Amino acid sequence: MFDFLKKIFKGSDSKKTESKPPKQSSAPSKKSSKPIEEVKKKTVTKKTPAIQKNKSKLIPAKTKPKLKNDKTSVQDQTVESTEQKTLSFSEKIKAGLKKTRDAISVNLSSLISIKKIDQNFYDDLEMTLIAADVGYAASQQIIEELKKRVKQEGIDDGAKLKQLLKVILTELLQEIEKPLIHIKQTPFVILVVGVNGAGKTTTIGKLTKLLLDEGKSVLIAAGDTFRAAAKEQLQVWGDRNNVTVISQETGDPSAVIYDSMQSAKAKGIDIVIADTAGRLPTQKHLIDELAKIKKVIKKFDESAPHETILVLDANTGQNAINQIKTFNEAVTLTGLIMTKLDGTAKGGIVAAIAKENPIPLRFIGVGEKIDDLKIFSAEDYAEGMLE
Ligand SMILES: Nc1nc2c(ncn2[C@@H]2O[C@H](COP(=O)(O)OP(=O)(O)OP(=O)(O)O)[C@@H](O)[C@H]2O)c(=O)[nH]1
Ligand SMILES: [Mg+2]
Repeated sequence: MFDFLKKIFKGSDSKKTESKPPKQSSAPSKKSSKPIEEVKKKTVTKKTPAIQKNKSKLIPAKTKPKLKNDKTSVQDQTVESTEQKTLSFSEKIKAGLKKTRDAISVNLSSLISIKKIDQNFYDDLEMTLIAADVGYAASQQIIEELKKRVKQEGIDDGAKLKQLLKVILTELLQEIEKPLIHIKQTPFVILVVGVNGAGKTTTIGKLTKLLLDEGKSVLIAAGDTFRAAAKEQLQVWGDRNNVTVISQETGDPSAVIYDSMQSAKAKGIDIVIADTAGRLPTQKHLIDELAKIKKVIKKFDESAPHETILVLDANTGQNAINQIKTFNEAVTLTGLIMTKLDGTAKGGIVAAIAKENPIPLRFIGVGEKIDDLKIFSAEDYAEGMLE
């Protein structure tokens, strides 16, 4: 019935302004010398949640029951106070994915309730996934795996099949579930790039809050020296978080970021987050400028930027894959942030990324408020998409 759709889818010296807040709102900078590594949540096992949570508030814990056949495991809950927090974390992600879930569930519920599990069922399910922007390749992989396991496990009812689908989706999403938990060097430099209006500046505001909550000290570099009022917008986020924003009246983004790194080093700040101007993948000269920014940063610290994050707007759907490709070629991305998931039914794009260009998805944006940035959790995401 959806055959036609299938076919389609196959296919510096300027004046420096330093806005200084009275103090960092969170913990002092020297606290930062924790061991640092990128931890794959998959490896966080069933018996360690309390330890993990004490180590880092950034790690989302789980309260949901373990999914049948879920290889990923669900962490036990031992600390009551964090249980409440955890619940709101998962609930928030679920709320953010409402539009995607609603779009999928309209078809999925009717499929599961009335159809028998045959080739037509799988064809319709595949199209439902593609319609939610899961993409052709990822949808095919999911369906093939589903078919195999339905057969192996002798599944013949819709509810069990849906659970299995959730497990398979979770497993796929785990490809990109690599939260940025600990910060090694100081200053640890996070360069934020992306197309115009993707949500870079807002995300920096939210990320700053998250890192402050984690006990880190943060300094923001206003590297968007192009758009009018860009630094004022960033300053608002700096004020909200009570952190320093370094900007210049005119000039070169590399110089602003370089200055910021110097200032952060002098003050013992843990993390520098650098904003940049929006640019389209088609604007080659602007994309190349990013490589230049990176080069200048390296003059200060060869290992910097330690994290280069592409911010993606979930509404762009499959175009996100092209954006990843172009920006990755120019600046070698180490992480992604998907924003505006609350406003789209295209949340399946995250599965397409996991299949086609698996760069770690560090965080997801589920709203415009300061607390609306969440660590990406494969299991929470799959639950949010399918319920
Ligand atoms: N609903 C929703 N809106 C968001 C989210 N993240 C950002 N926005 C909104 O998206 C719009 C653009 O955000 P900005 O942070 O200015 O985007 P930007 O990438 O910095 O834009 P340029 O600097 O112009 O390239 C703003 O209205 C934000 O409030 C999100 O997760 N959910
Ligand atoms: Mg901006």
